[in-house]
Amino acid sequence: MSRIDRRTFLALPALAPALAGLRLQAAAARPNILLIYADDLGYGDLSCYGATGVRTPNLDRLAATGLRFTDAHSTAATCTPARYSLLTGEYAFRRKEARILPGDAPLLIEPGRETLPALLRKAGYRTGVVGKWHLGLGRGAVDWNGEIRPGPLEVGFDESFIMPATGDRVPCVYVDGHRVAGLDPADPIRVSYQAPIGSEPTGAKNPELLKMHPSHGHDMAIVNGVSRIGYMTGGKSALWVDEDMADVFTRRAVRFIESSQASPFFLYFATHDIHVPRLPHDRFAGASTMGPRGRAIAQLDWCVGELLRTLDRLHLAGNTLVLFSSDNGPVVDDGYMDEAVEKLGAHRPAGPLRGGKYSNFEAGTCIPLIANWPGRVKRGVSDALVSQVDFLRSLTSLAGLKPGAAAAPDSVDVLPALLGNSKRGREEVVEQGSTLSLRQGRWKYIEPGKGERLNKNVNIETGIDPEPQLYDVTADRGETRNLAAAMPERVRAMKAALDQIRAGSRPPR
Ligand code: NG6
Ligand code: CA
Repeated sequence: MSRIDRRTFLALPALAPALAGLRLQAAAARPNILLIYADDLGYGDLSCYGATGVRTPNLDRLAATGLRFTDAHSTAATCTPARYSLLTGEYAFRRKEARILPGDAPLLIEPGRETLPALLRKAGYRTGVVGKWHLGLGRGAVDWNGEIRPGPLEVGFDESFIMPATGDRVPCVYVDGHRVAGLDPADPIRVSYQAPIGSEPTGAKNPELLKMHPSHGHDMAIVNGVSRIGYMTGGKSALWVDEDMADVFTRRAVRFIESSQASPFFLYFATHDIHVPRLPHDRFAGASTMGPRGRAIAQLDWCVGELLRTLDRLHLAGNTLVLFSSDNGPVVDDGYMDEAVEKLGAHRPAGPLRGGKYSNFEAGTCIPLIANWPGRVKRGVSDALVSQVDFLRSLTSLAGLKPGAAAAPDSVDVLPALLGNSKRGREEVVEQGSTLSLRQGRWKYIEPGKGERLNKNVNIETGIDPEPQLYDVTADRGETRNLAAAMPERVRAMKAALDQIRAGSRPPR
């Protein structure tokens, strides 16, 4: 051993504290990530985005001390495709199965895939999902009475406590890890999306048993006085109580945070609010002038407050990036007579945007996005164009990973924009409504399609038109003037770009 080597060797123990310090610094550079994902919350549904009829003080504070985005998008105007993209960094239109799934659909994400949670886990994060899943479970013909797998635990989550699909779809039970929570084996669950099971009452046959009536669809199995989509029997001890759901999820999320202090954590907290059926807890009775839809927004805000208070109590707030967003735009009547239409008043769920859930217009995918990390996310408002498909590359970049090109094919690292260090997000992004649209900066091209212009059930403009549409969403946020005929060159160029993206021959930018 040379003299130099020898000295270094002898000095190694003395270096240990410095090395430990470096490790600590690395840990401090990798914050906890709390991703709060609301359901069907529109661009105009929070008071910090202009809501009237309900106040959202916790989210308003999060926005006031963080960064509020005005041009952030989910990838699709419905839940399953939006969530698929969020977790995989791949546009959902690439997967024909990625459409609103029934509660007994197989898992949509291949186990072993480099998902957002799987990558963060690789980077040393403890990962958890609490809340709405809606990405399928098992491999088809799920046995709800046995081990339910693959599921969240097979695609990157260390802990999972979920509702399988939606609040309005059977089975109306929580799945904790691989099993239905609270199930009595003597009362097995059976689920069918085809035909009634036995002689159980249904919403269609027994409206007298309902405390909330459907306006369209939703007339099958009755659980907790509400008829749902799909049929189920059994599992009485495991059935959820809609009014308690926000409390159940929040308690579980708080427990996850409390038990994840040894390493950085990633918590994907996907609320049921404000999806139908809207049955918030009684304590929100006076919280809104808008009936259950407004009260569900108040309840959502309360959940956020509880999680933020938990971070404060555990002294984690300074080292936690909180992201708040929604999976798709707003809908007022989504299938239940819950006074949402009658009591809407002056409130505009989509703010200045046209359309809503299911729509090609901007309200379909342009949703609230708030980023907050004290001292690290700049305060203010950002007009950067960002998409949730970018969370994968942006958050793994924050964690010090750079996934290969095969993973997350449509994701762009927009971390500087998410932290407020850059005003620029993406150059272009696809939005999936009934047909596909392409945004390039201020321009929005909606490809032609066939179908009704109005979705009469939900009273939302679909944005479908047999002719191409082109809008300047900076000058004309409400998409009122179709410039396609006046600007055929731009239409041609944007159509060509969209075709390349669809074919996978155009790198995300
Ligand atoms: C629709 C449901 C709607 C809602 C939606 C999924 C009917 C008539 N409508 O099919 O109520 O459940 O699916 O919403 O059944 S999402 O936010 O999960 O995409
Ligand atoms: Ca949704």
